[in-house]
Amino acid sequence: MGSKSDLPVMQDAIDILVEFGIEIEVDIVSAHRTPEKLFDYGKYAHTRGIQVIIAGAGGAAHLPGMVASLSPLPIIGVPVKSSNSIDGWDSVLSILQMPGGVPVATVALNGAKNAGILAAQILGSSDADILDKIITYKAGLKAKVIDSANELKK
Ligand code: RP5
Repeated sequence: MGSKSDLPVMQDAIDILVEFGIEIEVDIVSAHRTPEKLFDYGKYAHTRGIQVIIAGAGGAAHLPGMVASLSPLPIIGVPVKSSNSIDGWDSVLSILQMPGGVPVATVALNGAKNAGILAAQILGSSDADILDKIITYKAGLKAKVIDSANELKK
């Protein structure tokens, strides 16, 4: 994430990945305040065994796009609605509108939970244990909806 102030939002991604039992690394890398760290992170993450990067930032949110420009890994972008944001549109548009050839899979504003789930799904496409956990998770979602519908009928 771009700042410690993003943590309350990004915690949702951490929590769901921990729930899935996926090993994670959490770090603060600012595109504007620590550009050298950003370069090293993006350039070398794949050489350290990292397989997917979730990058969350707010405002002029250049972190996800710049990491995508440096890394061969799949990058998931989380637009964070920071305190000085223009209703979050600044974050959304700066992460969403990437040029051809440099994709960032952008989730909803503050959508860190979905970023975590998507990261797990990417890993699950080549890991049967993770895939099983996703299948179980989705079955849980379905059961909750069915239970709520049944509750209404009582
Ligand atoms: C971005 O600026 C960060 O990702 C954060 O969302 C926003 C504000 O950062 P702070 O001023 O709170 O550190 O780079």
